[in-house]
Amino acid sequence: MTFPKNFLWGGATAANQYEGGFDEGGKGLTVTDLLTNGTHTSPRRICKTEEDGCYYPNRIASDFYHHFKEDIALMAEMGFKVYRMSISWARIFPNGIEENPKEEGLQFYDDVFDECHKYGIEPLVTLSHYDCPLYLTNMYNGWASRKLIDLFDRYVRTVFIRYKGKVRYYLTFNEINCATLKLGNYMALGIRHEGTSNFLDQIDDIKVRYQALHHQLVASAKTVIAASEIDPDIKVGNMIAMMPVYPLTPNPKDMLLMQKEWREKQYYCSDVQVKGEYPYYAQAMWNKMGIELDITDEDKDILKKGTVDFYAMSYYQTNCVTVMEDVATSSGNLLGGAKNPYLETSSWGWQIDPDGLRFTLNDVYSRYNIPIIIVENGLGSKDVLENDGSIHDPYRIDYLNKHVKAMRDCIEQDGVDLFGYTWWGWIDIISASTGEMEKRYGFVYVDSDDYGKGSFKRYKKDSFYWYKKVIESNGEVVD
Ligand code: BGP
Repeated sequence: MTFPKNFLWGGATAANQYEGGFDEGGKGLTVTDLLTNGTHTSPRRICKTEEDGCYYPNRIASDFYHHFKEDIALMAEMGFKVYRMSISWARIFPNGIEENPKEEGLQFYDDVFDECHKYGIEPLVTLSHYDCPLYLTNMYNGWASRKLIDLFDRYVRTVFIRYKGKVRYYLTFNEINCATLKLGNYMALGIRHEGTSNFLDQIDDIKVRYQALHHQLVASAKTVIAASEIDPDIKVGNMIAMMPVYPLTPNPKDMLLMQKEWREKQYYCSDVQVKGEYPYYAQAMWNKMGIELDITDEDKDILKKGTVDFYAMSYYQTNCVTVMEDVATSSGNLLGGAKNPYLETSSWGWQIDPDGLRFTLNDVYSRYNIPIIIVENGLGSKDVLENDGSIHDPYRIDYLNKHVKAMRDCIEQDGVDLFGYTWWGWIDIISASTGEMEKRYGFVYVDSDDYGKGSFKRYKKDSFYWYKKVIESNGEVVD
């Protein structure tokens, strides 16, 4: 056997892209409820208030809210050991500021967890996945305000107490390093500067952004501390968007650029979350940006104490970097780059690179030496629902196989401590970057189009049956 016997195979989603029921159970609005739909050529729009004639796809999403029993049964049929999902903060504290939580919201997640446990599926819960309560954005410009640290603490403590014994694995902030990019303002930090409208080209204030990210890092560490106080059985991980880059050429300048990108984009946050303090290069980064952060002694103490138990990451593709100008480009989940001539791309232009996964896992493990879980990896593609209800998706099976093989090599040949894998979008959900439904990731097809039109009936794709075999054989079926 190459994968450990208790390897956590499963799938992942996030409340804002999957759950729907945006105005049910007393839930408050979140930032994604005011994001319009888009495509990969026309960007989503950030609305300040609801506008006539705009469609907001995250509001209905795939309607897990009303389908959770059926959906969890499908996970069980595939043999899931783990289900990565997120709790929507605004379902528990609608505006983020209330003294007392909403019982209906808490009960909803209780029902979801009970349903998972019925089938022996372990929930792995992200506490914040791109859905800051809208009220906090309007009142405080989201994480730009230090106030959010305590408000978030109240929310996570409520969750830890309520689900004690039911949830053992938590992640703090989804792809927290997204905040090192301009794109992270709205989605990751709940920041909307006056005049922002284009999702891909937001008004940016780098000082505010890095200060807000600091607040999230403190909140993340406080979450680890809260978990150890409330339930020592809880394990808390960080969550990093791995956006690996290669040097496009052997020019040493490209090599240096590559190293800089890895430090500043991949490791800036996890160095803090795993090692408990800002890395040596942080001060030089801030100097270069011309910013000074407000970091108190108490913050430093919290960061020291609240280091994570494990490292969670998303991985979709790699890109190249170069000092050369006018080179061909490629895109990616958060960041594009220079095109790698050796790689094929998905229909959305993301480069498919299983070897890059092996490289990345080794790099992370050698830096931190703590257990790793891949909580997102997958392929977004258009699928065709045939008249007989079947969906043939060999491209997805191929992507899955190659990445499972890469993980196996990592464990077997390199000795990396990898303890789980959750396929992103195990069921079709709304795309974060484009707001499309037609960019499908799932092993299960959801009959709904980019405008939420359809029966919302679930259909099993060919990949559904294949992933079941992968899990059944603990990865042996893939060669
Ligand atoms: C990650 C996010 C997810 C998810 C995924 C795929 O960055 O954590 O929320 O959506 O990317 O990206 P997309 O939906 O844009 O295809």
